[in-house]
Amino acid sequence: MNEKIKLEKTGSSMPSTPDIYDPFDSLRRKNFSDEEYENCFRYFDFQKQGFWTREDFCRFLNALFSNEKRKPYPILSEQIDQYFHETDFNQDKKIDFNEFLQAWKKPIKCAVRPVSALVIVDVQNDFISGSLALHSCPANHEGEEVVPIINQVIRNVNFDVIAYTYDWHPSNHISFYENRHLRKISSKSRVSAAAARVHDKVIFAGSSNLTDTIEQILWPAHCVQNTPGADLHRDLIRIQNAVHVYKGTNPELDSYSAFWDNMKLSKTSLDDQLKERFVTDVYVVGLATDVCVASTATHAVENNYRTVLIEDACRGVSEHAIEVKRIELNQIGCIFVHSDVVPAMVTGEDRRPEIARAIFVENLKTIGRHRPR
Ligand code: VGL
Ligand code: ZN
Repeated sequence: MNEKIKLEKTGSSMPSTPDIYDPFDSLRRKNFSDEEYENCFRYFDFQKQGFWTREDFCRFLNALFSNEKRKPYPILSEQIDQYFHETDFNQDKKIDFNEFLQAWKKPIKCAVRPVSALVIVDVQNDFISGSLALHSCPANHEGEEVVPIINQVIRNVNFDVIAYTYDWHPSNHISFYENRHLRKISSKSRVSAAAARVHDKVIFAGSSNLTDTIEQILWPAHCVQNTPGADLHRDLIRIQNAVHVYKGTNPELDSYSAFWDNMKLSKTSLDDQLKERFVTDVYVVGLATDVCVASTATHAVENNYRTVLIEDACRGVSEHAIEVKRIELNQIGCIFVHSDVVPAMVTGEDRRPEIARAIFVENLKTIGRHRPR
């Protein structure tokens, strides 16, 4: 993206200085020095009193959470009150520099200079043209359509890290409909192995010492390790030095998420590899929206990444389940966006309020300033 993008004057929310500039851009250029944080604090201290009023604080939030044209994103006034209350450690109804620095140093840095990873979930032949092709699932989505969109995102956006995930099952895997007779069904299961149909949920009696019972949706055998069905789609761009994550490798456990198996008994290497590379933001794309993509996004939020699902770069199993997952994910702070807006988000010019909240709270917890209401 062009760094010298022309900034439009915003309407009412900014002080009426002749030229609108992004106060956070200078912080970024000076590498987030404490001196630049001070300049930023002074910029919003409208009456030069050495502290911020609620009004000053409101201008700060509007400038921080704005798009590449510096148009503020709407924030509910209760949300502003809550942020003000949480930032005002000593409850004197003013925000001083120290309160600002402690509460906002990290969230500002993440918003203005995020370190972004693209996580490409399971863009494998079996979900596109093979045994679990999405076009034969209830939503009748065409999995192949994500390939050119993901390729365009890879070409247009300067991600710091790209990760490919693979559903990578042994042939005796618990999730395969064909294997339903290999394990004992629990008496709690509503469906017997004999009566079960593809996509039904059954409950297996815990076969090993792992768990008592295991809930499992039965899928047609798919993505068997080292078979053509488990290969990435042939047209998907392969990036060198990418991270590759294989999941669902334990025959007794399914793993929708690229971070954890479905029982949260074992982690993949994804979180460690992202943390090693200082990733703050995770963008998820791929197949299937309501299964592996949603599950990966949920765990990305749980692992404290600011998380974005690129909606047009995903296809799913069931329209209803996609809607349910959207609501659940929005509630925990993951947003759904179109791929068009991703370039400006990754440069830190388009800064969304929804994905910033969890990091702010997490920071308060680590500095011992979190007061649950
Ligand atoms: C998936 C069903 C079974 C997915 C994986 O990648 O979404 N769906 N295994
Ligand atoms: Zn699978």
